[in-house]
Amino acid sequence: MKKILLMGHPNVGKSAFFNRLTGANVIESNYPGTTVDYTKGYIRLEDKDVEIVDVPGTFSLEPKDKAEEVAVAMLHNNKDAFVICVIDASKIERGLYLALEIIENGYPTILALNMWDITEDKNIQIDVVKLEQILGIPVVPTIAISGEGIKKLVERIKQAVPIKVDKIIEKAGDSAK
Ligand SMILES: Nc1nc2c(ncn2[C@@H]2O[C@H](COP(=O)(O)OP(=O)(O)OP(=O)(O)O)[C@@H](O)[C@H]2O)c(=O)[nH]1
Ligand SMILES: [Mg+2]
Repeated sequence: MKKILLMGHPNVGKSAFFNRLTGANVIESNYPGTTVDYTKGYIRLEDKDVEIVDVPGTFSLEPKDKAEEVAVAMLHNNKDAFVICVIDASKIERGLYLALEIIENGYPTILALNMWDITEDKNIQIDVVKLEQILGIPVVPTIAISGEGIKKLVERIKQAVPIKVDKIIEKAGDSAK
């Protein structure tokens, strides 16, 4: 595994996630040619140190500002990266669009349904197993601030494989019948 990109909308808990995943060895950088800062570090996966990047928040892969441009550039410049797509599970529909865009671009992706505590407090029901079946990628509920679900997510990163979006649409159609 070459690199892991931690991606998602602004304010969904990416940095809280990143801090849970990495130790103290983090490097603050400035993306070349921009004023956009980002952080990278390493996580230990199967006895290897894998680089992980806390990518600036982006709403979609059609950038609307400098930070989003950097996020999209990071994705496109790392064709062999794995993506942890972090979404705010209490606003799941908004986040799924970005997740689908990333999947559609052929990146092995794992979906973190973060803010699971808020989702439960609001009594929002999400069928995680069904979502996982439809998307064909691992889906893990997480609470980045308490660390809940993070270990499970790390264990499942290697199950992320490239998926064809046609297949997702087919399966979503089947589930509606
Ligand atoms: N209740 C709850 N709060 C969370 C969770 N994860 C993160 N937060 C809080 O949500 C806020 C945003 O978290 P960040 O980690 O800064 O989010 P981010 O995605 O890095 O945000 P940007 O870097 O601005 O795009 C902070 O106040 C966190 O403490 C969670 O699972 N549950
Ligand atoms: Mg952040």
